Amino acid sequence: MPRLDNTPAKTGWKRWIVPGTAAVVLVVLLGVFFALQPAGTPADADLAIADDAPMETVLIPGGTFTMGSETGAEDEKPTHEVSVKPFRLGKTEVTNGQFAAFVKATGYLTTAENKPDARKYPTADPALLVPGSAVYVPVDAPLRGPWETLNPPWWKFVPGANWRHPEGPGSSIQDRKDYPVVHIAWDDAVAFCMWAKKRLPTEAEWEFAARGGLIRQKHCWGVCKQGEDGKWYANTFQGRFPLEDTGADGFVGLAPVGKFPVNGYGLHDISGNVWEWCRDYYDSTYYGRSPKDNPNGPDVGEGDPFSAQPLRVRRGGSYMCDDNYCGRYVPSARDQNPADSGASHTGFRVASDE
Ligand SMILES: [Ca+2]
Repeated sequence: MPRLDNTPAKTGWKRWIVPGTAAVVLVVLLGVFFALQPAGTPADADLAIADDAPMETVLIPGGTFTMGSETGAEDEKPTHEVSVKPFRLGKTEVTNGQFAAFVKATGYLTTAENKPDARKYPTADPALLVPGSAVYVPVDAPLRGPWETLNPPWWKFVPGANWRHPEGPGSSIQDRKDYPVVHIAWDDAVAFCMWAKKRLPTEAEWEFAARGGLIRQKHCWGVCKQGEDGKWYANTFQGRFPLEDTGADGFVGLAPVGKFPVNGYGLHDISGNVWEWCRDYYDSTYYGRSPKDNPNGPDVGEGDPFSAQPLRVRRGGSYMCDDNYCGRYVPSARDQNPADSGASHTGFRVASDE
């Protein structure tokens, strides 16, 4: 159940109730309609982009590094030494094509495609307890409020938005095979990994890999800012957030994976494009007590105040990261979201033991 919007209830659902007879006729007609359809239904057409090729991963050498940042947000402190074993990490974020292969093989329905269980959200507006997800919508709004809504107004809960329909009903992935899959909840990412015989990276593994062998540098590529030297290293947001993305880096919104240079370990889009789930629970104070060797995160995470769902770590920033508001496309920056909530900027990449 996305927590990112408190859109007022829509017009009462009772107005959609039609007289009983008409409803019966409608059901019969729909049954005849679908019975006469050829084998490929619209839903199956999404799966035609299934990419069954083996997922490309790169070997991340083990090592010791300084995790966190003394100049970043409070949850990035204190910096501390961490050692990780060698492991493998997806060269790119998981794509729509790769996720389609998973759904084609398993019939899996993502969290956003299922109706939320009202018992888990006793205080939620019933109008929002429908399948859907949070979608970024450009809007002219102050960056830090005041807002009419509880959450930033550029987030809209859209019924029917899910990985197949990234902007909601009417949008499609059929020409986005190589784009990162989005609207993925943590549970969905884990389900994919189990099917693919992979796992999510730990937060420490992710940061070690993102730094690409660089030592205490701000960005995954070094110290210079995006575009400063005439080069664009990641898909982020240029222009006036949250209204206008100029796409100076070559892409307005999401980009297909692999369009920006690799970092020192050969990873595309480890900065920007979509937030990537990590395995760990999120605890803002964890760095103060993290073990040095192969930390797995806290045993229990902080809870989301909106839904009482546990928070899981996301890393890497997204196409919505703008230096004036969200500079969190840097390797030290931490983010979190309820485990049951994806959004139009949230995906993942896979990891595995060496
Ligand atoms: Ca961009």
